[in-house]
Amino acid sequence: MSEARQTAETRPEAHPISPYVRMDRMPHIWCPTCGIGTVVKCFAAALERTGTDLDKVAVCSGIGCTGRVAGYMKLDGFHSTHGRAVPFATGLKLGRPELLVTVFSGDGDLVGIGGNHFIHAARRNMDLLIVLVNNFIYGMTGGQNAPTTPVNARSSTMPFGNFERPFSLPYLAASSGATYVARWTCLHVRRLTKSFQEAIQRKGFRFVEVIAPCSTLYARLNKLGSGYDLLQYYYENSEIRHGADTRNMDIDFQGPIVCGKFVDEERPTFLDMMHDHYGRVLGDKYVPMSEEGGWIRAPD
Ligand SMILES: Cc1ncc(C[n+]2csc(CCOP(=O)(O)OP(=O)(O)O)c2C)c(N)n1
Ligand code: SF4
Repeated sequence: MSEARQTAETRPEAHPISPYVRMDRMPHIWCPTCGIGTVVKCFAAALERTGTDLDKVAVCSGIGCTGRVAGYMKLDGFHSTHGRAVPFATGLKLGRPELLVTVFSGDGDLVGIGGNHFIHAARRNMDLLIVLVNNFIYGMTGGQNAPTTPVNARSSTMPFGNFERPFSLPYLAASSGATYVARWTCLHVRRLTKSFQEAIQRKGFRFVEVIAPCSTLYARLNKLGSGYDLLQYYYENSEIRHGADTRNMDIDFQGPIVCGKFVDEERPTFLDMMHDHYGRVLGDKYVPMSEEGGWIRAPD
């Protein structure tokens, strides 16, 4: 193969992440020391370790810096409108039940404008793996207050400090019905990767929150240094408490961050319940979708 024809993927020195990322889209738009890339790297490592068939994975995102993940990963996926990653992913899962359908998005996208979709998908135990990158702020649009901004932290719309009570996301997810709930920071790369491995292998509404630096807006507006300084903050302030009660994990400004796996249980998913219900109510008249794909099997 001539050198000119060698792609980023086939070059001997190709980056190990190249099977998972569209190298032709590099360089990415993320700022230096932003945490989103770390989350992508951990997710790619989890896909590799679980031997997941990449043709059977889809990634859906909403709008925001994190929303760019759907466009950068070398997986089928969809970069949906703001807050609509979960409904898009829900439709995809119902139409193609054999896929591992994942959602990657920011805190503003998933629990601000998309909050209603988030809680109802959890309530239904929709079979989705949700990765929420929580940088405590709206990154892409200039650092506005997010539903996760800690009290007293500054944002561009709360220049004298936030006075709204933020969501505690593990509590929101668990109380809405999620069957797998974990929280890590960008510093916990091995634990985060392991959590992704577990979540990939589970069914139901799986929620992984990753606390990540927004070096450009959150760090700058709050005079916290660079993304590296935020990693230092995570190092000094995170505490791993598996199985901890999700009611007690609010995050105060520069305060302790409880990490770990808090919920890991099995419950019938939306599709399990739907098949079971219609099977009982309609008997032979019920024509379920094929397990191999999204087509409707003709009645015998
Ligand atoms: C309907 C609609 N409202 C507002 C916007 C502007 N907008 C784009 S991204 C975004 C916030 C993104 O914040 P977050 O989800 O936390 O992601 P981050 O950029 O921090 O990763 C907003 C408000 C939009 N695109 N569409
Ligand atoms: S603005 Fe913040 S979240 Fe967006 S890429 Fe830059 S550091 Fe990351």
